[in-house]
Amino acid sequence: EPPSWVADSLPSLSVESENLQKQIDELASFSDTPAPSVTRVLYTDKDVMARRYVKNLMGLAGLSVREDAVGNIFGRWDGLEPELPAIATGSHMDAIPYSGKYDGVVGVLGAIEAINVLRRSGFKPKRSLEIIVFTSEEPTRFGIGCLGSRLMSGSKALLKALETTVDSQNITFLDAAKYAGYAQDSVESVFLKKGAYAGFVELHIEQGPILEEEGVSIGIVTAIAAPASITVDFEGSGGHAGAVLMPNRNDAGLAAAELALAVEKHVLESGSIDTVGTVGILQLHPGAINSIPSKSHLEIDTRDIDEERRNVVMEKIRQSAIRIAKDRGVKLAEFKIVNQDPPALSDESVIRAMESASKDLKLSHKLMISRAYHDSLFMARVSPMGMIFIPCYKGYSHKPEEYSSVQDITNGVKVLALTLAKLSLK
Ligand code: HGY
Ligand code: MN
Ligand code: MN
Ligand code: MN
Repeated sequence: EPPSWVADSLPSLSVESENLQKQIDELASFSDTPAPSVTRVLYTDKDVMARRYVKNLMGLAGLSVREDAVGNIFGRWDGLEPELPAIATGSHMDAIPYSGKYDGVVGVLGAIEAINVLRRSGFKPKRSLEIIVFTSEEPTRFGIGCLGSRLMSGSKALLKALETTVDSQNITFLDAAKYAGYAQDSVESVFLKKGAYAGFVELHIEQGPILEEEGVSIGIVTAIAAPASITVDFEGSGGHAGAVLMPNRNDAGLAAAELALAVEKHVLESGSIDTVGTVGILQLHPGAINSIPSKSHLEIDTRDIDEERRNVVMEKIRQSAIRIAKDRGVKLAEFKIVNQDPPALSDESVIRAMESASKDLKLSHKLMISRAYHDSLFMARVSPMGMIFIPCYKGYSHKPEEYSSVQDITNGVKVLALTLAKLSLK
């Protein structure tokens, strides 16, 4: 059982909620799209400004701040036994185009406030507490999600891929990192040493409707679904949209459209509500109304809590891409699995710490899975992991209507603070 917090110190867990909301609003202003949307893409000027803003808050919280070669930011509060593996918490603050201001941010600014709450309560950690702001949790710029945490967990495949990865403007990952002031050391130096952390807990909005619908204050995540993404390119001979007769066409755009519907078909065939899939990116070349698409590029996102079932869907999508190319006389120029990750399970002792913190705070709570992926998916490979969810309005996320109330955020910060305290004393 995690050491139960000395009950009489509970009242002193005071969160400066208004200040935290102000910080969330200020951070949202570092955006490449107008409010209420937020767009903050890896290594852009807005990302660099946001990093500076958060590092400053870490400094004000008395944390010692450092960054690794790809810009994962670490803020550390040394414990009484600093040689022991630390307890970490954190999340991301990059935001996909036209998204909201809470995804990731609640787990970054909320973590800094949780440290302030513990300091104000006079708590002294035994194990050091460390906040991590992960670089590029979103796949927006380089097509791979959880870039920073994936590297920290020791992904040699990603290390290799980054040597040739470019963004949509043909800028290499290394050049982009250097532009933002990183990549002075080798990217491999990002790999965490074994046993670097004795636990990792991430506070995040649910990005789903369950907690709000059931009126539950806290979600205790038991598992994170298995994400995968695939990029596909078709090539045809294109031509004049009026002059080429139908039997002589091999329309790369229609091949893409047929494959997108095949993704939906294969997902629905899985027989489980837990299997999901969509085509979030579909580009046609040359993109003129009266020119038959000669190239099409699709990016497919498919997930499931059951890894095997998800892999079956991916194989069916591959078979469909081959069949569609043959039927339509187009070339399947690329079928690339960008990532095909296993699910992650939360650690039992971290789950118990989160449950006992919720009970101490008399907050309703429930065990649940995360259908969104998070940096926790990779931290689980190098440390016992747990996630704390708070409700968000209608489950909205990855769109400007994303919203969590000050009360829900405050609850999340208190559960996080108490969980970190319990884990730090173990
Ligand atoms: O897509 C995801 O699950 C995460 O929010 N980036
Ligand atoms: Mn997200
Ligand atoms: Mn997120
Ligand atoms: Mn996420």
